[in-house]
Amino acid sequence: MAMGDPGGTPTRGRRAAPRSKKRAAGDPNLVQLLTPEGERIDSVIGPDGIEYRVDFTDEEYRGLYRDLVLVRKLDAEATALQRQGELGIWASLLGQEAAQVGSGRALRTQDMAFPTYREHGVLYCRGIDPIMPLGLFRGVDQGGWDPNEFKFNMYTIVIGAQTLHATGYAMGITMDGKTGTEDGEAVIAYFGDGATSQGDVNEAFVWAGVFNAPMVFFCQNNQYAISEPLERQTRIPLYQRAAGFGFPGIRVDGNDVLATYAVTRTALDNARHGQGPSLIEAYTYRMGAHTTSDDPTRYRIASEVEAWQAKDPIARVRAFLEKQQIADAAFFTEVDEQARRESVHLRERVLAMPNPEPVTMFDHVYPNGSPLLDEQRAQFSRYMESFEGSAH
Ligand SMILES: Cc1ncc(C[n+]2csc(CCOP(=O)(O)OP(=O)(O)O)c2C)c(N)n1
Ligand SMILES: [Mg+2]
Repeated sequence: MAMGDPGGTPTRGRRAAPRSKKRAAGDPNLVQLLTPEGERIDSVIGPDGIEYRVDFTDEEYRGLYRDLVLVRKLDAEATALQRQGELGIWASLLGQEAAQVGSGRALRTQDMAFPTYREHGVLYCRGIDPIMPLGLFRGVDQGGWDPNEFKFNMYTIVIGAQTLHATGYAMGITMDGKTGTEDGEAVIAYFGDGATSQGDVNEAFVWAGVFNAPMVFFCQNNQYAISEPLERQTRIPLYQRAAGFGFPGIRVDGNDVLATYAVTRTALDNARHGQGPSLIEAYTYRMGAHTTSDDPTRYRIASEVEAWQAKDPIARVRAFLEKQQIADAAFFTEVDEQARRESVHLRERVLAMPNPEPVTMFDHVYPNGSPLLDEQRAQFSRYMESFEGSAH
């Protein structure tokens, strides 16, 4: 899909012919529309009784593949830049591309997203320049995008905090009368499996449930919270937690971009129509390290990583496109070439990022400034000037 085209319209243009069987084999509690082998499942009745399907044109399928390849390549470039000392740290999305592109494209233009620090794929789908998070992790700005313009809040490092911000925002748009219609707004809050143990997330569940907030809690269960495995967070599947808070929960194959799109679109539309919150557990895997500061070989075995490699979110879309002759070799080469070009461009621009003047940290603290802040800025300026002419 075109960059900056949040959501797209799955039914526009020529529809791809139905291609496969009706019902997913395997885990009945996991919504899946595209198997790891690239077999397409037309529709699935979820354990919630809802029928999930997508109805994309061939062009839209190719667009999703392009998104997946681009976000993986840009992410790999960011990791490389960190390794070369150009970023302070990087939290890679490797392995989670489908969860992010599927949900990111399911958002309608008017929907508001609240990310963690790993949602580079969602950021891309929202049409934000992918350089933005690199400025943040290079330490030269605070993020830099306008959350209102792109409907994508600032990255949040404090685990789970954004779920409360999202819930407050969702309650606010209801009070403003912005929900309840076809073009009404909905909110999505991203968080991880580890975050489900935080008080903030559980408080957000309570408030959203009780106030019927128009929102989707989107948990990317990537199996780890740094080195802590899932079994240290929960005794039951995470999506089942929703029942205790009084709203629906569903588990989707987070490595399946089609299923993730279908489930997220449905949940968002339910929310915008006044049916309240829901929890989506996107079952996926963090293929890389937690961040570039982490060494996952200390706490997980290679065979586990290999097992998940066989469920790669991009390979299965490629297999599907090839099998169904929706894309030819020239298309795949062209996408790789675009990804290479964009990553080179990203690198060039990161290296050219100016270092900010230290005094600018006082800018944008308050919308209208404050006398105390002015005083601190003046004091800091005098301190910095005291170094002038010295070797330090
Ligand atoms: C309140 C808080 N506690 C601890 C941390 C340190 N910390 C950073 S990431 C992380 C693990 C988060 O795991 P998860 O929610 O599964 O998200 P993932 O990184 O796997 O995407 C922790 C504990 C933090 N940033 N904020
Ligand atoms: Mg995690």
